[in-house]
Amino acid sequence: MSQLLEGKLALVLGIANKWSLAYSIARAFSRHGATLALTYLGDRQRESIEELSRDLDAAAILPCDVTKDEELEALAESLRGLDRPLHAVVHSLAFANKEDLTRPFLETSRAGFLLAQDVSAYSLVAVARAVAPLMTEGGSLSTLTYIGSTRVTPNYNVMGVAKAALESAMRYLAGELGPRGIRVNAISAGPVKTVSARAIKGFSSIPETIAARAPLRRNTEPSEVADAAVFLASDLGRGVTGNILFVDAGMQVMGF
Ligand code: IMJ
Repeated sequence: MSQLLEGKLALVLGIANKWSLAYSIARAFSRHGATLALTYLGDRQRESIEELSRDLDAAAILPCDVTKDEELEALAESLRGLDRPLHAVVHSLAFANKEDLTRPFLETSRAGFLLAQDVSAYSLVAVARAVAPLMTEGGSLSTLTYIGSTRVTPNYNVMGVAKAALESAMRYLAGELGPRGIRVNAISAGPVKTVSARAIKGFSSIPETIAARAPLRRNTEPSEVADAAVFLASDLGRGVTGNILFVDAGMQVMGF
C-alpha cells in the first residue's frame, strides 16, 4: 500500500455510523498512513465512534457541535495539544429538518432555512477559521457536496440551497487560504445509501435509475469517494484548489 498520507495528521468531522462517508474517508486516510483526529456530535455518538475507530490510528476523538463556537474553539485547543501540525481536514456533515426535505420547498420556514445553512454551509467557514492556524505546513480542507446544489432534485430542497452556499464558501476560502498553502475543495458524491440518505422519501428507487443512466452504469461506492478524498489530501492534489470533484459514476454530465 502506498503511504500517500504518511506522517500527516487529518481531522475528520462527520462520522455518525459505519455507513457515513466520513467513516469510509477516515479508513482510507488511515490505510494511507495518516494519523486521525475524529469528532462526534453528542454523547450518544461517542461510544459508536470509539468502537468504529478501534482499527484506525486515532490520536484524538473529540466532541464537536459545529453550531457552537465554544466547541470549535475547544476542538482547536485539543488539536493544539497534540503538538504537531494539522495537514488535512474533512468536513462531511449536514443537517436540515426532516419536514424541509419532504414538504414543498416553497413551504420552507425561515428557521429551517437558517438551520440548514448554519449546520451545512456556515460550519465550513467556522471550522476553517478554527483550525487553519494549526495548518502551519499548508494542507487540504475538503467538504462533501451534492448535485442538488445546482439542479433541482426532488426533496433535496433546503439542502440544495445550503450546498450551493457551501460550494461558494469553499471557493471563497480557497481564495483566502491559498496564499497560506491551504487548498479547499469539495467532492460531489453520487447518491450513497447512508443513513441520512435512506431517511429520504423516495430514495430507494434512486440506485436503479443511476445504474441505468450513469455513464459507468452503476452507483457510487463509498470507497471511491474516500479515494478521491485521499487524492485531495495528499501531495498528488497539490495543484487543485477551489474545485468540485464529481465522484458520481459520471451522472453529472447527463442531460436526460
Ligand atoms: C437528501 C434529501 C433528499 C434527496 C436526497 C438526499 N438525495 C440524496 C440525499 C437524492 C443522495 C443525501 N444527501 C446528499 C444529503 O446531503 C443528506 C442530507 C440530510 C439528510 C437528512 C435526513 C434526516 C434528517 N435531516 C437530514 N438533513 C440532511 O432529519
